[in-house]
Amino acid sequence: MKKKIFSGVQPTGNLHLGNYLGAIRNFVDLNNDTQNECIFCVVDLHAITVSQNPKDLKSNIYETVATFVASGIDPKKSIIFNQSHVSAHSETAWILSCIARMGWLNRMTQFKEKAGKDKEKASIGLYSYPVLMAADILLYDSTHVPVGDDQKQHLELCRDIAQKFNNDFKVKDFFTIPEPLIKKEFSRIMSLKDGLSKMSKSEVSDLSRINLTDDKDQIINKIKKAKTDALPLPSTIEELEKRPEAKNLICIYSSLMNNELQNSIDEFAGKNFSEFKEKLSEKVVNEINPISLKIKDLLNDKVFLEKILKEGCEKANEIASKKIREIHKIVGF
Ligand code: AQP
Repeated sequence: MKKKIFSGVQPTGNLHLGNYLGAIRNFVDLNNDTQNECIFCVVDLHAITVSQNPKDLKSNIYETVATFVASGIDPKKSIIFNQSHVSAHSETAWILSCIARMGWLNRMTQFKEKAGKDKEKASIGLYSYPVLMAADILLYDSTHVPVGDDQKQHLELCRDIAQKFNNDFKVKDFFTIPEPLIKKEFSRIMSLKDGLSKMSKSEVSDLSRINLTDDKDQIINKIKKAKTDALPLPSTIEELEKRPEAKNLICIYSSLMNNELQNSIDEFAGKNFSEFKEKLSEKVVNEINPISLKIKDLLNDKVFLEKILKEGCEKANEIASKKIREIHKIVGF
């Protein structure tokens, strides 16, 4: 049976190496497997859960599509579309928000992190974000959802919502219960400035991340300035575990090399960071530079990007509108 793959990326600018290694690179592999039907969504409704400048949002939508294509997703093989253009997402999210329980949402750690200390001032959208994410996934009968490790909890909530809907309305198997596809290793890339914080688009310091639009010199400079410690590189995983910044850099290297962690540790055991960073820079530049150049090229061809979104929206709408009609019947509308 074909796997139905769904995943989304927020068009909030500064797409980075964490998004690439944790998610987008896996999208490319899944897209290349003919056994899969893939849908990749630019989740612009999610983006506005925190304030966005409308002009920037528009250009970030183009940039996200350009990044998908530049990374190797073929729009002929996969559906690429923007969420706001398929109205069934918002409608299903409302219906599912009447199924999801407050207690479930109260446990979501991403809301706590993003809302910070002053939760009263966070938008309701930021709080109910995982319900919209559940709608995105469930509308397409998705069987598998490739995401970074940070989205694991939201995926579990999506499964709970689907099960409760199926039980409440006695429609066994109506919503497919999706499986997360999270790489066992290297599924959470950390900030270059703090090995305990996730590499993130919204982090103020640009030096904390490698953007997928960074050029060669920027990449080399950021890796040179990445936080490390005073010791030579360790020889065991146990030692590495105690050194978050070193661990993050070695994990990035391993991920790019498609190497077991221990192999990378063996390669650099006892060496100093300058030698390691030189090798790491070379690998990051080799992987990211061609993507960055292609993104810039594609951004000069808005007509092509618009065409991808238009065709993707038509295909997505066809699937989603059928599912929402069935949801209406089940609910009793
Ligand atoms: N640091 C990361 N390591 C591995 N995977 C990551 N992802 C995000 N950060 C990392 C994965 O990338 C996909 C798209 O993420 P998103 O843009 O939809 O949302 P996010 O997780 O909120 O991304 P950011 O960069 O952290 O943005 P801000 O700063 O706006 O919160 C997802 O599959 C995610 O797991």
